[in-house]
Amino acid sequence: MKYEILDKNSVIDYLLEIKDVMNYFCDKELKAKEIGDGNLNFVFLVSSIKNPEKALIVKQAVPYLRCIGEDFPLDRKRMTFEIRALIEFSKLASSAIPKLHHTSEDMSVVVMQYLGEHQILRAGLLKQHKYLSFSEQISSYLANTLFYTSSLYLQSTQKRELIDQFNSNTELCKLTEDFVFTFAFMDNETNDNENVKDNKLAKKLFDDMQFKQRVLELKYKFMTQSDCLLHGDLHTGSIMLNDKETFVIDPEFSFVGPFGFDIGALLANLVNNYIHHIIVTENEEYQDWIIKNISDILCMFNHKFLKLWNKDESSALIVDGFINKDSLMKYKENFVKSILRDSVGFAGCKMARRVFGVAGVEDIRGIEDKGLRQKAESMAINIAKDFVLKYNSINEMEDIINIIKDNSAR
Ligand code: ADP
Ligand code: SR1
Ligand code: MG
Repeated sequence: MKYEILDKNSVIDYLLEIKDVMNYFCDKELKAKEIGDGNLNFVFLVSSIKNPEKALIVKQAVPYLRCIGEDFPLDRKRMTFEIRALIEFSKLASSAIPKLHHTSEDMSVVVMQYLGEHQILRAGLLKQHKYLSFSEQISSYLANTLFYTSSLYLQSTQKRELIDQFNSNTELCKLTEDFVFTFAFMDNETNDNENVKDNKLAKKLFDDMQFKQRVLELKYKFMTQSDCLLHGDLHTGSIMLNDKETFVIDPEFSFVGPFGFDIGALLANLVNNYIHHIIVTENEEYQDWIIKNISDILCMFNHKFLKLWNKDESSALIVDGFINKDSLMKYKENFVKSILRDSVGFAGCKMARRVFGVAGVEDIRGIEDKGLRQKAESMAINIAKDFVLKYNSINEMEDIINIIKDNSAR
């Protein structure tokens, strides 16, 4: 089918022609509304008029960047990578991926399960909801998707085929290179320039050459290290959950990149939310809950990743008879520690980019009181800088928690 941009009327005509979707609805009377609140795409909620609990999500990529507008062209092919990643991740972490009802690379469309009983994690955290299964479920998602798509599990040819499938997601990788690792740390027209102007914190950040050297180190890892298939944009707006289930949505930035990048994105966004609760709600019990979740997620990830590796040792990397047991165990422990270190470095970049760069997050940029917002920004930059400057010497979970706590005493 020839590509056309859907609206709330034409999306229904489009669905009426898709057998699998109509089998789901069992009815031709449908209504649709656009509910997208993301930065890039359009998302329609389509439901049966007679039976409104029958509902699906239709997400379409348009050939521009939604949050900037039609003047910022962006290839809609990003949806091809989202579709491929959803399919790949469904095989590895099925309970964490919405059920797919239809996909079309030609129309840049995915039709998927409507997560009507789930909330966007960022929104839930802002409302101080304590999700009971989150750390357990997201650590399993991370361990499974990262391990099973890496050369620690795949054979050489399979890994290179995986790279072939994803590494032409060039435009979105470039967006990350620009907006996560570069523009937010220098004068640039895309920044939140009303805030940057005459701002001492911004000037200090933009002039900090030690920080920038380390950012370049991390950007280089992002650009060159092909460890495993990543979600590529795993912030708290890409997770929908309730107390029982955790879903990961929106993997259009997926590519084969460094192990620590998705974990770092999640860490950054949880710390930004922690800062929000220090500055705005002052709810200490909730702050402790977030810290505990950060620590649980990282510890459980380490444990689960090593467990998968111990179960399936032979791969492109390790050939039977090559190394003795004790040395292999030491190698694996160091390996996982270096994933943790890189996660902290990437988290630092990801936190700092949300302060002055395009696409701020509600946790920080959404703070209405200017004085409080500035306090939150300063806290975020201080933690982010320490993450970036010290990531390579992190040894224990405590080192990460100490950086957060040392920089967030009011
Ligand atoms: P973008 O690519 O523009 O960031 P997202 O995939 O993040 O788009 O989706 C934007 C919003 O649409 C989400 O924040 C969420 O509110 C809603 N949404 C997306 N997928 C679903 C889903 N499967 N079920 C319910 N709501 C969804
Ligand atoms: C213009 S950059 C938009 C941002 O939104 C996405 O969610 C990614 O985080 C990207 O960096
Ligand atoms: Mg999104």
